[in-house]
Amino acid sequence: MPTQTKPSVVLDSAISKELKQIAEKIYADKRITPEEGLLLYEQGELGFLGTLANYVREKKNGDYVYFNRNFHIEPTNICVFDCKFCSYSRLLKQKDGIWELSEDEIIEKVKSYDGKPITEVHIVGGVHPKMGLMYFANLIKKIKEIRPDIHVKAFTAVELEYMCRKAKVSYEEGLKILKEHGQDSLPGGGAEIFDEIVRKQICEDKCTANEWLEIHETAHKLGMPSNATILYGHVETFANRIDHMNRLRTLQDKTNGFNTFIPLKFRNKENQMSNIAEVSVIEDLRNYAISRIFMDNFPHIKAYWPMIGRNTAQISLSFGVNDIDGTIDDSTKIYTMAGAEEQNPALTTQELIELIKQVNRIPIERDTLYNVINNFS
Ligand code: V47
Ligand code: SF4
Repeated sequence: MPTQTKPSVVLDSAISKELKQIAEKIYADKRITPEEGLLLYEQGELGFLGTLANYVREKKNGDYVYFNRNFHIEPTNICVFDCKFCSYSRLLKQKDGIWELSEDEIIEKVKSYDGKPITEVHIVGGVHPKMGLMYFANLIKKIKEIRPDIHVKAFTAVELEYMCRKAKVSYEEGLKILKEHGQDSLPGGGAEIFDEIVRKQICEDKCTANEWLEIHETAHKLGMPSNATILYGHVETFANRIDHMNRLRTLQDKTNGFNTFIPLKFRNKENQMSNIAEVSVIEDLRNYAISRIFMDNFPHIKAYWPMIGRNTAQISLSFGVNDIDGTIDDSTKIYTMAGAEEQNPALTTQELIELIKQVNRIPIERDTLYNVINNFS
């Protein structure tokens, strides 16, 4: 781990007394309050935030930048819910642009990775009214029979809430069944913005903030780790972002079950919120930096490159980010359909390594739980 310097330029420059006090707190490795987080959003300029976030990142993760070898399975884009930002889902009654993979097609997809050193499969999709808890439990069992070595990260809290409700089981019972059939962890999707008023505006019919948090808390209790996301850059305020992160930070204090925090930028192509302009790259970087500073109990901050684009993902490594997800292998459509730069998201391992080395960091291939598989220094 490199020796840490506390850049005096941040403390000496012409910044407000309040910002200076926050910087001093961060350099003293103290937690900042939600009020201080809000001040960073309101007054912190990019260079200032980047310097502080870089300090926190380096302290937590040295020069390591993590990625993994994974692929996605999106079983269907049919969804019973109607999130206004979603470019991907279709209602059952719609005829155009729907897909619904059969179990055989999913199994074939898994088999196509035979002999390839993939360590994770990420399974998420629309909430299909006919694909229930036992369908997915048995599917995971079959996947594990073919690839016992693979980590199954599956189902957002939104999918899980619906599955458990339909199967008339508690979250604990539902998650236990999935775990027994081979599910290892939960991805971070479905969190969006926890604030109840914003949630009503952008995704009023799916699981509530409290249900999302309860499902993750239950998973952690059962020994299933998870990730957390925030969907930012639409109608929410800075205060809503801080409130969202604060609810996650509080739960993490209790369970320590989250691995990674993933800020997801709202993309505005072909959805019901297309009238809202996307935020700038500067705002993306400020948001990564404040996330890194505020989420002091989250070990990792991820820039999901298929959504943000490989160039911004690379720059984000100087603004608190230490993880850039995986090789993906062109196996997700969620962001392509929402207007992301990456139209066929796939990077070879070598390309990911180069991307990280170009900014003088050490590429580390990890498994889902951040165990080191290969050090490419
Ligand atoms: O919850 C949907 C987001 C999420 C749009 O845990 C959009 O490792 C931007 O959570 N613009 C699902 N975002 C994806 C997800 C995820 C992705 C990568 C890794 C992990 C992980 C989790 O996608 C949804 C929603 O927040 N989303 N539409 C859009 N137009
Ligand atoms: Fe359905 Fe997920 Fe899209 Fe919402 S974001 S409409 S839950 S697929």
